[in-house]
Amino acid sequence: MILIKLGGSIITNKEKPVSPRKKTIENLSKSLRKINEPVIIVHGGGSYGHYWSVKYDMHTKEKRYDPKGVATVKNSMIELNKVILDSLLKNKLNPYCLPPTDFMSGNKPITKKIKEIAKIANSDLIPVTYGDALWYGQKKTYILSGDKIMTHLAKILKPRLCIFALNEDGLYSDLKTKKLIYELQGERPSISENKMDVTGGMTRKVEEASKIAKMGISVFFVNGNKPERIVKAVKNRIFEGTLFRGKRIV
Ligand code: IP8
Repeated sequence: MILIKLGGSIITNKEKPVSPRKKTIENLSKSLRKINEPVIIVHGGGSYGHYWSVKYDMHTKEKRYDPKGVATVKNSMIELNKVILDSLLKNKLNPYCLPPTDFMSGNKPITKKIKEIAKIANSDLIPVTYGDALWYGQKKTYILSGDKIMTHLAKILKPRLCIFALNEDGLYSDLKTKKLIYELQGERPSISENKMDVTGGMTRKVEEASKIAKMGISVFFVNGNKPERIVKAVKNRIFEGTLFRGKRIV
């Protein structure tokens, strides 16, 4: 099984509020069609969820946020999710939409529900979930990042590989020269960016990727504008991007 996170910066135009990158999404769908293995997709918020989270000052911390903000963020994520689902369906993949409320209770994943996601993925359906605003309890809510969802799913489902599709070639050791880090084996890279978003941008991704690699599962950061690189990684184990090598064989 393969887990794929489609980052918000790849599926939306981050410079323009509420705008999907339809052509890129379409190209990603076309490439995913070439993978003959169970796949689970998680997507981020980009200029949908993040745009509204900023507007309503909502973050990953559990707090009593403006209910209108909560409703607006959730609504916008449904809208973006629909664009992804439509593209997958059009390309003869069979998306099975799973809002994170299906398998999260507060900030805890529901193991039984997550195991069910594996069964869905093994039935010619592609479970699709996404980062969202979630109920925590006592009138509090929080923003759950799709990156965190990747860690929750990886821990329980132990996929062969986790892929993060980014709007960059991978992780750079030097942002100015864009020198790519090809492979990491347990070490935690120091990164100098950051175009921060409400869930922590690249810093959050590296944090979650390191956690997953520690579980023994390899994580691959790849440029989502070059979706053939995703196919090559899955089919031929050729990694044109940054590989966080886990102990288990990819
Ligand atoms: O883009 C956050 O998901 P992420 C989604 O994966 C929202 O961090 C609602 C901002």
